[in-house]
This record gives sequence, structure tokens and C-alpha cells, in this order.
Amino acid sequence: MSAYLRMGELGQCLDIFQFGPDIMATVWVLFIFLNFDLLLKTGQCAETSGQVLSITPNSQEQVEILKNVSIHYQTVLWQPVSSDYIKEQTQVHLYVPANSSQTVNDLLHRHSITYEVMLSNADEIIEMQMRNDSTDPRSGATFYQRYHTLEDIYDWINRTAKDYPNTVKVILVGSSHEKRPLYALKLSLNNRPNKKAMWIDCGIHAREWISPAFCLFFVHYSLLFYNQNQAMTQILDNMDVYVLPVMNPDGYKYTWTNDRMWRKNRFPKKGTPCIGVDLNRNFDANWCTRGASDYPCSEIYCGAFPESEPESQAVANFLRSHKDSIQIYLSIHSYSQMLLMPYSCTMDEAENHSELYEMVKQAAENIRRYYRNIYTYGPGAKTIYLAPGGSDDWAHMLGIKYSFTFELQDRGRYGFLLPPSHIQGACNEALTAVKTIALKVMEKSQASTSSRQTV
Ligand code: 9B3
Ligand code: ZN
Ligand code: ZN
Repeated sequence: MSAYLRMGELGQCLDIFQFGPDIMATVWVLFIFLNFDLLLKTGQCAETSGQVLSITPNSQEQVEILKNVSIHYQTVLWQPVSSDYIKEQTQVHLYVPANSSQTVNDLLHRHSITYEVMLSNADEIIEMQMRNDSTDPRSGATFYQRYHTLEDIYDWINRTAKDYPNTVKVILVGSSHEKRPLYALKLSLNNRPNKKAMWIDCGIHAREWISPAFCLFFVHYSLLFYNQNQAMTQILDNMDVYVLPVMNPDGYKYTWTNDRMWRKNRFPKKGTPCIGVDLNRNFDANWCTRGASDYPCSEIYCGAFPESEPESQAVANFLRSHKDSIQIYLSIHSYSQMLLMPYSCTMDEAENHSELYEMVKQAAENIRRYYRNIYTYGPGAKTIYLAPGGSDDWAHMLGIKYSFTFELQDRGRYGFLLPPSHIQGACNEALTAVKTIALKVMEKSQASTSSRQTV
């Protein structure tokens, strides 16, 4: 690779100005020479890849500038989820595409805002995440160690149902705004009467790719390890599992084809240029109060009314009509490694707070013990942020008392761009949490069987 690309790549176009005048002159000559055709084309020093910056504002003025950058420049906030929550002394994770790198770096420098480059090669990692399977057979990664397109996931759903005709059923729970089917798999490994059930949904948020990957892995693991792994066998003997691998198929598709950083669904709001409702702000749990936005361009737009979106309505309808059997609700997100329980929509404690807390604590301890990885845990409002309209809070209010949201890996190194080589580890951790919680719930409902837990 030639020298001018390397300079751009390191994000040092501006840092050159820190040298003395003599060196500066030499550097300039070299620089202009090396960049000559690039300058002709673009008139500036260009980044060759999108970057993710970690920025900690240390004054109110810097907070305002960051808010401004994240709104008015072509960037995507990863953390916090909306610019309203940027505050002093708290890390901001900002994705800056290659073409706005120069402007944004410049602006941050001008206001003496220091930052760290979390990821300098975001484009390369995006490419790595999309690299397909069969094109690189040497990678040795199995199907469950890769990310998949929506079409691949639909194929996989059909294949799985065909391969396991006695235990897996496909259920059409609804369809998306763009009329894509919302398929859930029902795993029923055992014909005991009056079985309880667990619901797991993945892919509410389009860019959180590890989430659908987990749903696929979970189904695979359940089918393969029933009668092999003790915890899995106990769980599946006692409950059916509904798995919805992609709750937001339109958004997910869009992250593969147009914008890797897309979060919401793809509902076009009439009379605005803005698209998308945050499905995890669209449920009827203190809907659209503080922590959501009624502004259609916001990343946390709550929609026109609760369940206004076909995707959230489909899931809500299904849960309403199965609430007597469904005991456990799980929603899988990323990133930040958290095991969250109700409530997120209020600071009030859930009426079964202590039993839920005991479960997430135990799950986090198991993850730590087996995988040496740290997950924080607790009620959403106190652990991540106060936010209304989430599916877990709504399910809890409906009467599904064991309701949780998991935020999977990582804690910011790769964020939403978790490399395929980390899928396995992330899924194992989440699986440990699912097992821990399911076994605890079973223990409670059959207080007589006091078998000890081995997950
Ligand atoms: C948010 C809410 Cl509103 C909830 N009830 N539970 C979890 C979250 C966190 C996720 C979100 O939607 O912002 C993390 Se991506
Ligand atoms: Zn999410
Ligand atoms: Zn998240």
C-alpha cells in the first residue's frame, strides 16, 4: 500500500502540524508529492476507512459540541443511543464514516476535545463480518460461527423444520412493514402435558448482529444437546421454547445492503424524510415518556402509538394469546454485557424484584466462573438507562414474571462490529445465562424437586 494511504489510515492528517517549521516544510513537500493525485481528486487528506472514536467530554461546552457533531455531521452514535444522553465524564462511542473523518477530526481538534480511536479499520471489519461462508472454506468456521443474510436465515429456518419434523414447528407470528414474514420456531422436544414455555426474540435492533446469531446457535444447541447436556435436557423436558430469530427483518436486511449501522425498523413516516420506529420503544410500558422520543428522525422514536408497528404488534399479540403458558421472556440485544430485568421504564422496583435480581446475579456469576467475562446486571433503569416502551417491561406487566433483556458482547472494543471469531464465545455466555435462569424458574415452579444446578 502506498504511503499516502497509510497516512490517511492512521488518522494523522492533522497531527502533522505539531512538528517544527523546518520539518514541516519537508513533510509538506513529501506529503503534497505523495498525495498529489489524491489531492487532485478530493482536495483533502482522506481516511480510507470508517472509524469508531471513544470520546469523553470533560466540560459542558464539549458536551454541546459532541451533541452537535453527532446530529449535524454524518456520524452514528453507538453509545449513548441518543445525543440527549451525552454527558460530562461519560464515554461516547461514535462511528465516523471515511468521508466525514476529516471534518470531524478537525472539529474535535479545534475544540481541544481528545479522543481515542477505538477502531481504525471499521470498514475492514464490516467486510469481514459479511464475508461469506462458502467463499472461504479454509476459515474452518462453522455455520454458527458466521453472520448470515436474511435470506440465509429464512433458508435455515425451513431447513431446520424439515430436518426435525417431530420437534420443530415454524409459526408465522406476523409480518413486517415491508411484508416480510416473522417466523418463530417452536421447539417441543417432549410431549408432556401442560408444559410451560420460554420465549426468546432476537434482532429487534437491526445492527446488533450477534443477536440473531445467538438465536440460531441456541436452536442448534438445543436440538443437538437434548439428551446430551443435563441442563438442556431438564429445561427442554419441562418447557417448550419459542425462538424468533429476526424480529426486525426489514432493518436487518437494510444493514446488509445499505447501512450497517441501522437500528430501527423501516417504517417511512409521512411528511418527514425520516424512516424507522425503535421497536424497543414501541411497546405499551409507560410508552414514549422520558428515554424515548416522539421525533421521527430520532434513533429512539417511539412510533405514533403503542404497538403502531406490525413487528411489535405481532409479538405482543402472540405473547398475549400465550401468556398462560409462557413463563419466561427473553430479548437479546448488544452491546455492553448486561443482564437486565424490569423495570427500564420507571425507577420503581418490580414486585418480584429480589427473585429476578437473584437470577441475573447468579447468571452473571456463572458467566464469570466459566468464561472469565464480566456482565453487569440489575433493573434496566438503574443499569443501562431509563427507557420506556421496551418489550421486557411490557411482557412483565402482561404477567410474564420472568422477563429479561440481555446485552451481549462486547463492552466497546468492537461494539456492533463484533468479529465472527467472537460469535462462539458470546453465544456460550448468553447460553449460560439462559440455562441459569430457566433452571431457577423451574426450581421455583416445582419447589419439590431440589436438584442442584449444573449448567
Ligand atoms: C431498553 C429498554 Cl426500553 C428496555 N425495556 N430494556 C432494555 C433496553 C436496552 C436496549 C435498548 O432498547 O436501548 C439496548 Se440496545
Ligand atoms: Zn438493542
Ligand atoms: Zn444495546
